[in-house]
Amino acid sequence: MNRQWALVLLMLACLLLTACSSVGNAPSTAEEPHLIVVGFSQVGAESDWRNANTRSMQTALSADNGFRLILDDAQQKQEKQITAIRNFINQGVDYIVLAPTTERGWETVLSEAKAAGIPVIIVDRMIEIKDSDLFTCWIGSDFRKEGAAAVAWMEQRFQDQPLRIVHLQGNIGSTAQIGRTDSLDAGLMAHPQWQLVFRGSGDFTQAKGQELVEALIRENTAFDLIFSENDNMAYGAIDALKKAGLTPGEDVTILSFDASSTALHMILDGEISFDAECNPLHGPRVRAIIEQLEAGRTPPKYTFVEEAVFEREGLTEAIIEARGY
Ligand code: GZL
Repeated sequence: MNRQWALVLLMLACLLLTACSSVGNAPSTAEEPHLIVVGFSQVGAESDWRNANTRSMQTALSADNGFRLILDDAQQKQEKQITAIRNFINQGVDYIVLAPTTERGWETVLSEAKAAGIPVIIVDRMIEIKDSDLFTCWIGSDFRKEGAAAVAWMEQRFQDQPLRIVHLQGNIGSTAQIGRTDSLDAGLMAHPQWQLVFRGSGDFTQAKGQELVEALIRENTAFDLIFSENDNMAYGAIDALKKAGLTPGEDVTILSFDASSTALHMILDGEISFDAECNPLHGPRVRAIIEQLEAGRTPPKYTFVEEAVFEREGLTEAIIEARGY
């Protein structure tokens, strides 16, 4: 009889130990919410536009909205973006968002993302690849349209009077640079009295924009208009003009892109004469795309965002305040 009782007691002890050990692993009553993990490869922090774009993504893809955002700043280097995407793949993120530095060189790493079954959303600039199945969708700006709006303003403002133009380009090979440059080239072809006296890349940065214009002033280059492919290079150009005792908006006409709040205030102050908006607020747009995909719906392959143009007439402090960046 004792052996039987001993066996019963042993079985009871085992059951008790098993029950105790499982208590520690019992799911917590407050389950951790499932977050959608998004790896975001960002160009860098080179401009007001870029910083507004990053803030927009961080605000939209927040934990409160059901996301965990992993942000990587590539410091404007494509090779750093490629490394970041490979890290996202290794981490098994749910989505990859890429704001590409340049248009070319993405096939290999996007093929790796596709092989891993991770959807890729391209924002802002475009990529040039043969197989468009390597990304799920793209959302950004029509840069040629922005450039054409700038050239139309020049035509309306200067008609056929001679014009000596300094052209500050963005990162060479970026869609923003390609589109804005192509539009200026079309304007130069159509207006023989417009003369390109300088063309060079300021990498979309204020420091480089200032450096280029300071060198032109040092070399006594004569020019009437600066066609700056973003606001931060325009800020640098304005600093260079002021250092040389020149008055931006009077001695030299400044035309720019992005329409960030600082630049729009410079329009109110008469320093910048025209600014074509390039809207950076892609966060809510990317969130909506991911939520569509999560719901099994198919977002459009390409989405161009609506953008405006700004000059002194009609611009108010209230309009600037309402724009959000
Ligand atoms: C445009 C974006 C450009 C901005 C610059 O969509 O790619 O890059 O015009 C930014 O300010 O650096």
